[in-house]
Amino acid sequence: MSMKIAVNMSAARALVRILEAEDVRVVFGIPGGPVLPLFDELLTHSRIRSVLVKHEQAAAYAAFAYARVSGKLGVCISTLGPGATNLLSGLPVALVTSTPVLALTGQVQTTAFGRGAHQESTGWFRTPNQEAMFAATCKHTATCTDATRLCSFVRHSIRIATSGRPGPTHLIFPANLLHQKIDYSPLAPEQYRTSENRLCDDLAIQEIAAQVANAKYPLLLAGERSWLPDAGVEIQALSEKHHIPVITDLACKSVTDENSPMFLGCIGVLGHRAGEKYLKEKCDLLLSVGQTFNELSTLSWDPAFTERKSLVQLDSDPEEIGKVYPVTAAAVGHLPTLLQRLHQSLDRLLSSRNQNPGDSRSEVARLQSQYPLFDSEEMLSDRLPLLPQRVVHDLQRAIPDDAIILSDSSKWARWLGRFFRARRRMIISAHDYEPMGWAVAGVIGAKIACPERPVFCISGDGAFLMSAMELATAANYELDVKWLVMNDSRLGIIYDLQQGLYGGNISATTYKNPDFIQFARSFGICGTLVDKPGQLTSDLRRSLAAKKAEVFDIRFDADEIPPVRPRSLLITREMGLPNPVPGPASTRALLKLLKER
Ligand SMILES: Cc1ncc(C[n+]2csc(CCOP(=O)(O)OP(=O)(O)O)c2C)c(N)n1
Ligand SMILES: [Mg+2]
Repeated sequence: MSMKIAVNMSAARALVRILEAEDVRVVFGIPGGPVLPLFDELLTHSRIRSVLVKHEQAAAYAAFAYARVSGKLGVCISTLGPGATNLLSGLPVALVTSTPVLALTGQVQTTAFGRGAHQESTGWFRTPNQEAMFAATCKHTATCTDATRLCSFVRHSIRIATSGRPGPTHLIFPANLLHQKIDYSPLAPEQYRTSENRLCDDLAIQEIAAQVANAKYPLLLAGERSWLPDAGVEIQALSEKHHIPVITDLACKSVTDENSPMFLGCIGVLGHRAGEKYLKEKCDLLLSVGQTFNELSTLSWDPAFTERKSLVQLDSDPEEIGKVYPVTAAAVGHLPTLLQRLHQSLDRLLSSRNQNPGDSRSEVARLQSQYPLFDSEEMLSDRLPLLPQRVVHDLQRAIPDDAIILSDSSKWARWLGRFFRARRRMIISAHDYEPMGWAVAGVIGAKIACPERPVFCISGDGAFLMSAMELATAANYELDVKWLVMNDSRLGIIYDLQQGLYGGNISATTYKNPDFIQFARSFGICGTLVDKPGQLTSDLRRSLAAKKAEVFDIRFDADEIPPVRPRSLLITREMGLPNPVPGPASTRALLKLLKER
C-alpha cells in the first residue's frame, strides 16, 4: 500500500479533514474560545456547513435527529464548562437509542489545568469535571492533550460512535491544542474502522429458519435497533413473502410501512389490540429483531412474550440476548444481513416442503377487521373542541408519503402511535428516553439531512417551550419546518396521572401560555391557529405549497385521554403507588379502559 505523504497543517484543519473523509456535511453548535480554531476552519470549508443554534442542547438534538434520519454520523460542538454541560443534556437520547453522535468540546489550556482559568472544568481543585460528566453518558470520552495524537483520537472516537452498538462519543480539546501545527496523513475511513459490518452467524440462521418454518403462527417483533435504513425493508419483505405478521413498539413505529397487509400494530402501553391478541393467543414463535424488551414495550415485562411460545432473538448487540426473557435460539450480527439470509433460508425450506401459509394470513385479516388499527368513530367527529382523534385524522390526510414527523415527549406520541398510519421511516419518536423538547430542536437536523422532504414536529406546548428558541435557527437558515404545537396549557400526560391516580389534585401541571402566533411571527415565521374540524388538512396543504416554516397552534379537547392497555396499570403497581382515588376522572379513565378491552 502506498503511504501518502504527511502534510503540515493546524490540528483544527486536520480534524476537519477527517470529518470530510467521513462525509460529514454539517456540524451543529455554538462557538467559544477553545474551539475557535475549528470554527475558523469551517468558515471557508466548501462541504461542511456549521449551523449555529441557540442552545447547545439543541445542537445535540439536531445532531441526533440528523443521524437518526440519515443513518450517518451526527456532529455537535460546544465550548467548555457551561456550553459543554448544556450540550451534555442532549446526548443521553443518542445513547439509549444507539445513534452515532460525535460531540466535540473545549477545555482550558493544558498549562492552566488546576489553576482556575476562566470556566475551567477539568475536575482539578474544585472545578466541575467535564470529562467525568460526559463519560457517565457517552460510549467513550477523552481529553486530547497532545496535538500530534489528535488524528488518532478523532478516528478512535468516530470508530466507537459508529461501530458495534452505535452511540455518542466525546472529545475534549484544550485551548492550546487546535491551532498547533501537526503532520497530517490522510486515511480513508475503511482503513481505521469497518464501514459496514455485514457479520452474520449463518449456522444460527439455518437453525432459526428451521424453527420458523416449523412454527404455525410465527410473529415478527421489531425494536429500536432495527431502525437501520435497510432493516425495515428486509423485515417487510420477509413478512410479506412468508406471511409472518409484524408488530413494533412505539420506539420504532414506522420501521416498516404500516400499510403492509401483514402489519398488526404497535404493542406496549398504548398498544393495538390486534397485535397483542395475536401475540398472546396465536403466536407459537416470536421472532424478535433488535428489541430491548423494556418496561413500556412489554407492559411491565408481561410473561406473554415467552409463554407457550419459542422466543428467537436477532440482535446487533450480543449483550441483549436473553437479557429479559430466556431464548430458544438467537443470532447476532448485522440485522439487515441476518434478515436477508433468514429470508433466503426460508425460501429454500418452505418451497421444498410446499407448506401452505394461508392460516396466518386469514388470522391476521380477521384481527385487522375485528380490531381496526388506525380507526375510531371519533376520528370523523365534528365535535368542538376538536377531539385529538380528529386532529390525527386531519393530519393524516395532509401528510405526504415522503414526510418525516418528529414526535416529542407528550400525549401526542400516544395519539400518533395509536391512530396515525405511517409510511416506512416516517415517524421518529425517541420513545425509549423521551426528553421533552428534543423534537422541537431536532427538526433543524432532520431538515438539513433531508432538505427535499417535508419535516414536521409534533409536540405538546410544554415541550415546545423547552426548545422554542430554535425557531430563530430555522428563520436564520430559512428552513421550512412545520411545528404543530398541541396547546392544552397543561403538562398533559402528568396532569392526567394526577387526575387518575391522585384524586384530581393538580399540582404544578397547568400554566398560562404565550400567544404562540405572535411568538412565531416575532421570528418572521407564520403562525396559524387551528381549532375547527378539517382545518388542519387545508392549512397544512397550503403551508406545504408555500414551503415556509410555520407554527400551528392547535386547540383540542384536553380532557380526552389516550387509550391505554389494561396491563398498564401494573406499572403504577410496580412503582408502589396506592390504588387510584376514585373521582370523576379516574372513573372516566377506567370506563375507557374497559371499552378498549
Ligand atoms: C426534559 C423532561 N422533563 C420532564 C419530563 C416528564 N414529562 C413527560 S411528558 C411531560 C408533559 C409534557 O407536556 P406537553 O409537552 O405540554 O405535552 P402534553 O402531554 O400536554 O401533550 C413531562 C413533564 C420529560 N419527559 N422530559
Ligand atoms: Mg401540553
